[in-house]
Amino acid sequence: MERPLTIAVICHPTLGGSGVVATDLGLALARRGHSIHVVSHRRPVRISATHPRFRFHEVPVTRYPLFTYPPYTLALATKLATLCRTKPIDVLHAHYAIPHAVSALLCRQMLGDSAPKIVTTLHGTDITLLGLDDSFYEITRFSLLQSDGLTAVSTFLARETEELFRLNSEVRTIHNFIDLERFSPARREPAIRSRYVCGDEALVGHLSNFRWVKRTTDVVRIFHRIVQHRPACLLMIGDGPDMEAVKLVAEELGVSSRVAFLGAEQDAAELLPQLDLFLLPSEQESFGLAALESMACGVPVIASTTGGLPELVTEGESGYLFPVGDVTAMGRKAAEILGDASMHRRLRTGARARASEFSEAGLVERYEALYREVVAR
Ligand code: GMT
Repeated sequence: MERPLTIAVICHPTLGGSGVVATDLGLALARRGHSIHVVSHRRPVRISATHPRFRFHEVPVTRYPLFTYPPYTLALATKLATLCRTKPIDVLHAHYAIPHAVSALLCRQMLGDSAPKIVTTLHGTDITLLGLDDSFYEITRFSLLQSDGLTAVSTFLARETEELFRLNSEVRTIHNFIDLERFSPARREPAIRSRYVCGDEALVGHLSNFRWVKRTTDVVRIFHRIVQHRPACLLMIGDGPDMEAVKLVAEELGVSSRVAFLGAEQDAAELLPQLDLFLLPSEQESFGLAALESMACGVPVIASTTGGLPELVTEGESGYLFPVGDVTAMGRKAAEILGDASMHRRLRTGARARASEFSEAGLVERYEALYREVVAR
């Protein structure tokens, strides 16, 4: 039997897929016998369980009047170096390149020969938006070139990274994964559903951090088209910068009384199974973890044909994809699905079946294999 590994998982703590993937991966690895140390400036919001081999380490960030922006990259590098001196860390796993991969590199330089290996997982806008910004491009490229292992959450993102950052080596695709017991159609409960809808009213939903890339105002526009055909309610789960704009559009379209804004402190695994349809009309989406979570709950998806979403949503079987911004087509198809019981039933079954292809065990094993590979080098 191979020895268990000790891994430092570095992630952003805020509401967002990268933190969810990082901490769920950490928990799955802990259950498989490895020791996991999650490092961030705050406890990640969606840690879904506890485990004796899974620990959180907070990075203290000192404020000083000279700094407009406290240098978090340096504080994180220092924390990682301290952690490596007290625990036998084999791998520093940076989720989201900026600034985590750079801090991991600094830590490696500080430790010299005893330094652990670095694996960097790219999640999306660290490559497609932020990494391309003039102020970050060169340091991001450097951190990618210096990592011992590089993964991306979709083949789309892997190829984009190789091309945009002129890499000579291949970025490995390891898709987002899902716990099929936690996210399950079996958790559909009339008592929870009836908080929002009654009778044959449809329950439609969206979950995100309400950044502009999510096009959350389009969610309301699609919903507006649905209610022209049938009674329905929209659950908006999450919070973020575009929340006010979303509320304004709901007012303007006269649907605000049919929209429930539930905020970020919600248990997605409890709410998503109550939905009939999930909407994800993003401008960019490297994979679409929220769509995978919904599909695992037996909820079909209407989304945009963008990024890695076509790697997840099988057209006509687990949902439908439309060009970014085509709210008319999205609304029309959504109303059609909700009005046709046999089509809806078929898509519900298809969504769960497709999600089952992204089950936790298989994808966690691929991360494990990569760790073993880099440690053996
Ligand atoms: O890249 C981002 O925008 C951040 C990141 C997050 O923390 O929300 O989201 C990305 O990571 C998820 C997990 O890997 C993916 O499922 C999401 O598709 C991706 N978001 C975008 O690409 C917009």
